[in-house]
Amino acid sequence: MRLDVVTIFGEYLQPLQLSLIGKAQAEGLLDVRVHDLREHTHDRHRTVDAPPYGGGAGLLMKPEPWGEALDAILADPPEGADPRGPVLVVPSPVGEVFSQRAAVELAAEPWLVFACGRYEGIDARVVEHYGTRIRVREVSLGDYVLNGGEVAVLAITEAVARLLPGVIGNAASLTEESHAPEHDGLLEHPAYTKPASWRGLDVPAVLAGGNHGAVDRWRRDQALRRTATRRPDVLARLDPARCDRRDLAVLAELGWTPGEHGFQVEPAAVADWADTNEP
Ligand code: 6GU
Repeated sequence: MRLDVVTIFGEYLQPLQLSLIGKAQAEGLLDVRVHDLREHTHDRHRTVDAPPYGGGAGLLMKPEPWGEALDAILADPPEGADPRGPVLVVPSPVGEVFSQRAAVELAAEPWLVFACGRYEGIDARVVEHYGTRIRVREVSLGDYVLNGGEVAVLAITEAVARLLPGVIGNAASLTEESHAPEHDGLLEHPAYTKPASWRGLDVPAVLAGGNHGAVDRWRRDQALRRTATRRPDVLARLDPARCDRRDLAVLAELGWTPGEHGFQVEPAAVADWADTNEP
């Protein structure tokens, strides 16, 4: 997979040389190219920013350096590129919220281009223009504001690259984790290792009992409970058709009942969640 990243802070992408992503690059599974936006300016000050039309706080990124930088990247496709070109990923707090599903979709692409905005973002015509030429996705990490797209690129790249064949040694790890479709998108159950007792806390006996069916059932119960209490938004999307009678009993105890498309909860359980999650 080829990844092109355009930024004014190339040093920010240094962590991509480390750990599994660094190793994937060394092994040729991943080809990451970082480009300096300022190489596509033509004034003495290498200006990339300007104040917004209509007024307001802060500065925007001018469109011309972006046009030049992205055109140069598009003119140099990797072998095996999709005829539609790359997906242009634009990290932005106004984008779709990034998810495991989006990571899976992006991991199926041979070529991704990331445009890292700084300041108050990039002139809106850049996304508008490239949206007529290639596929563009504006992607947000969540409902908070970062100073620029670089940290988002690190997060998205890590989520995507670990899905590529050969990047993670034990492929089963990919299906036994939170948000995995194999576990209906539920949060993962708690996990324990040695010692069996630590600071007065014992590993749940069922996990050392050698009954694999009982272990699986306990883990499923825990995943359902955790998801219901921590992420009611995720639980609400759980498909009742994927639930057995024991699942339904566990959820009923927490106030959740199956509906037409997902699950519904007693208002009291939602109030509990809002108390602990809203400022
Ligand atoms: Cl992707 N970019 C910026 N600047 N802020 C964000 C974000 C992205 N996701 C959440 N906040």
